[in-house]
Amino acid sequence: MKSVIVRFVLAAAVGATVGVAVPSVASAQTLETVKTRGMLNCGANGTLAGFGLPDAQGRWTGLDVDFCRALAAAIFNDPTKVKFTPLTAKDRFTALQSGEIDVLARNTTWTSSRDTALGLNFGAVNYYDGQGFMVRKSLKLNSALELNDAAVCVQQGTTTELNLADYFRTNKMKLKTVTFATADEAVKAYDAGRCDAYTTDASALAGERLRLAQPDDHAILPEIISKEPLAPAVRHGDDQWFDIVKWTHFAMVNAEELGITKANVDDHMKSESPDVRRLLGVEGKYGEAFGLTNDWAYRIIKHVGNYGEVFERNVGQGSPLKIARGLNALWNKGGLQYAPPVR
Ligand SMILES: N[C@@H](CCC(=O)N[C@@H](CS)C(=O)NCC(=O)O)C(=O)O
Repeated sequence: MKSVIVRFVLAAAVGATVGVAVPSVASAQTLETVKTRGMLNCGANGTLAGFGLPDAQGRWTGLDVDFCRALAAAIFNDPTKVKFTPLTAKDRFTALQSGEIDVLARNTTWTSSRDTALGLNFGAVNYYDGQGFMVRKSLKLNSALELNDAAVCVQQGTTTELNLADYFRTNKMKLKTVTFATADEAVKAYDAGRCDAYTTDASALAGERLRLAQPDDHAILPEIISKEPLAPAVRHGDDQWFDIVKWTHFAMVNAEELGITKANVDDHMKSESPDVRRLLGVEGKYGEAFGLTNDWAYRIIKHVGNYGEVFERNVGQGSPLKIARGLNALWNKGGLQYAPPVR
């Protein structure tokens, strides 16, 4: 077992892009472990507004934070039974592999090497993102294609690093990469003028621009240079837990599609609609099949809300970020959020 962990550590240290073979882990009982402990251990961001950030009183908010609260609601009927562990980009996978956390919900891009070599399984995508650039307006740039010879600040252990190098190579531009262990250091260095540009997931650029000394002196360039499907991750080897993590997101998306909100979920318990009745556990035994109670989705919606509500309060119109739904709209509203049916 020790050698397994050592290999995970190695894989994580090189930014999760290597092809390290990971032996299959004996079937785990994560749900039982979590229930016995009475608490979900959730690996979170800790410094990223909209996704995972504690306030001065230690109260966490964010889209990923609400995802973990939804899991806790489904398991315990109590969204507060979560311990959040802040993790850097580099340390996040080791924390999951070592068992320090039960689930990683930290704006993490689903890639093939993380899904295989790192021994992880990714749940449903809870935010479709893509990488962008921020520059000083004084440089008078209109496009990322004008960044030839630029110094670009970027964070280690992220997909961002490789995308940046790929983009410059593909477009035959010269690049000076300046890397940092944390977003905080990278943003400060950019603000201090050490780099011409700062690059990261577009969702984070909006929030990080607000942290600069003069936000209005900076612009976000139009290009989105990569696909960053952000999803919660679990360890290989526990199908039941993997299913619970996937369906926690799907329950919230289905609730939005069916018009069920935190405020009206109790009224929907009297609904005649078969889809609503199955989702809320009024009909059938769908929750028990996960090892949960049949009102698992009711609990999620009652305590946390549907996906649209979670999106709007954390990153959308109810937040300082004011990000549009875009790719994260429901499939029947022009977006990519599509959940399989509960039946
Ligand atoms: N989605 C990308 C990037 C994730 C990432 O770590 N982004 C940075 C830049 S915003 C971050 O969240 N940093 C927070 C920190 O280091 O405190 C990945 O999975 O590699």
